[in-house]
Amino acid sequence: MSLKALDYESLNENVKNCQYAVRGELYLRASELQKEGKKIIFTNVGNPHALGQKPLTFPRQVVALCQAPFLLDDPNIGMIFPADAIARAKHYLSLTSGGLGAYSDSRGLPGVRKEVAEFIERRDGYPSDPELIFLTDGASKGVMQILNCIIRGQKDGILVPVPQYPLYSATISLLGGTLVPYYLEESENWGLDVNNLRQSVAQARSQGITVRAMVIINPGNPTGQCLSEANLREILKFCCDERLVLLGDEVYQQNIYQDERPFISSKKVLMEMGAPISKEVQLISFHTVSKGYWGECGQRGGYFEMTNIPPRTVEEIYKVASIALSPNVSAQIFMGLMVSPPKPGDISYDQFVRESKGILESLRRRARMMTDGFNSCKNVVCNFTEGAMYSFPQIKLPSKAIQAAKQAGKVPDVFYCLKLLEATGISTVPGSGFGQKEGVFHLRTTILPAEEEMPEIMESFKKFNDEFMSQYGDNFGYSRM
Ligand code: DCS
Repeated sequence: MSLKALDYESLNENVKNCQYAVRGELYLRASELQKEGKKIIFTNVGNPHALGQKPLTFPRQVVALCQAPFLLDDPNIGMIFPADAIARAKHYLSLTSGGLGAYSDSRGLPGVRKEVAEFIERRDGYPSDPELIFLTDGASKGVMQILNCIIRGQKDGILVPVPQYPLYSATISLLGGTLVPYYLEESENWGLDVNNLRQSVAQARSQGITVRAMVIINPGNPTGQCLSEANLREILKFCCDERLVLLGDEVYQQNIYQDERPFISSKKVLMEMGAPISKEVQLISFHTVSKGYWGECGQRGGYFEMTNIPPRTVEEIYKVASIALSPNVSAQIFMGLMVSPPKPGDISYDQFVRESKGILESLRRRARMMTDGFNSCKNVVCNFTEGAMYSFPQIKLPSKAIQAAKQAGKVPDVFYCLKLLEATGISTVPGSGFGQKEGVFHLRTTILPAEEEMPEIMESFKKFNDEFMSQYGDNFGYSRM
């Protein structure tokens, strides 16, 4: 009997080969345990509202009114909603062609794209063109659209940091391209050494790969580092020399927990470098409503901005976006609100600032609590989370633990994370899901559990870890990198 197209054996191999660890074996086991009634702390996904973060009031008021426009006709509406939220809802409805139930232009609502361009101009101090901004269903869809335009086949390579967020590895394998890794230096606070980049490109070329683009994640996921301006310059110069498109994943730009290296966008650095580089390097920058202090992951709003992309290519990207008709319209409004929040003097300003500051300050404290907690554990070392939403400690697994993992048929860090899950209910992602150097092991947690629960979580982690290390210990003690 011949196979049908959707029989497993006959599926597209690219689909079968694609791995996405954030919802992998650990997540599945955690879901099973939850069904059995065990309390699970899901720290595997950067999904703030799922861990109790409350939505910001103002944007929800605006979108609620856009979803239920008949409320705007209610004479009592001013008693429930502040006047600035009402005005904003009317503004966004006027930008649509039939409210939230109508498709928008496939690139997004022109009025919202204009607001995004104004935000970028304020942020960077350089002009931004709404025609070169496309709104997307989360940053993920934008990344997929762009990689789809770049990858022509197996010989096309994309430089991706290792460790990396598996959206990149998964999409590259789905599209049948080749991931070209460049390693971040853990002992240099996950810094990026341009010499490593050169080596990676040379090696890929010697294997007949055409390296076409480079991904940076700034601030880093899972590694949490913030790239310095000097580092960004080196990267842009490298992309210019090697004729690579730079994909700047900047979804964590509001999530910064130190003051030495504030976020600086790739676009700003590129513009500051001046001609010819500023006119040469093709750059796509991505952003989202899922992160920052918004954390509106379920709304699926995002955008990308294109710099130095020829008009005919922009037309092609528009054509491809049109196949999916329209990004979510309510998510576009969230994006509009994210890039133009209440201003000083607006009725909702104080509340908005109170709420957003409260979230960011608490994240900053949680980043510190987690790093310190991990560093107090036996055989665990952890760089400080400078930005983003994750902690990525290195777990120095004793050889006996590695042997036990082999016997159990598990990758060593998966073995460790499964034991951690069973013992404590803490659901993490093993480092192998993000890539790491040979023989080195990590895990990733988000820093998102509620602040008041954090001490207990770290205590329970420490208890598990230190017992695990004694059980499998071979006396190499607390080594530091
Ligand atoms: N880029 C990076 C670096 C991310 O971490 C994520 C999400 C995305 C893009 C895509 O986000 P949206 O599609 O929601 O805009 N991070 C995932 C993660 O590691 N945990 O949760 C989601």
